[in-house]
Amino acid sequence: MQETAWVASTIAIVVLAAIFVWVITRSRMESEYAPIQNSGYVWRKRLFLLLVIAGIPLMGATLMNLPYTASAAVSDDALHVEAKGFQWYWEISASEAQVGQPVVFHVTSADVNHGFGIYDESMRLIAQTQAMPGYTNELVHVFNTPGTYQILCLEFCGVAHHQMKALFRVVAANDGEEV
Ligand SMILES: [Cu+2]
Repeated sequence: MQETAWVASTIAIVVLAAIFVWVITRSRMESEYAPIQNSGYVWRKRLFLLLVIAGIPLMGATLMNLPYTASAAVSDDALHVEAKGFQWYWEISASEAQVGQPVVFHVTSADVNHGFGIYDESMRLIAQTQAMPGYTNELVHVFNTPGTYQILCLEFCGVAHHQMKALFRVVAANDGEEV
């Protein structure tokens, strides 16, 4: 599905770009328009160039830091957890992980859309994704603090939505290493 969306987007972008190129090649020379030599336009051009020159390396340096790429870098010791939302409970294949261990939650739903939200002990939302029927979202998270986390539903899914609660424990790593 994502592959299809990617191909469709790429085709649309190429078609749009071709239209832009076609319009540019058919446009008249700049000199045929009213004089545009005032300093406002000159500065606009310079600022645009500056934005392009500064923006491309900035984008290249920061784009890979998006959380969406995290799943590509999951190490072999990662814990894989199947999580399935039901009206109105969670079915989760594991309920414990170690501090520092990457956890890959494979999140889906058996019925309607749910929201898979992980809360720490102070009820702060630390990670979330959608639980959708017929599709599995991967959520990668590394827990840095031991404790009992709660998994709550983030999307109103019916009368007992508020009861969709599961516990997930995070324990200190076995090797006694201080984290
Ligand atoms: Cu819900």
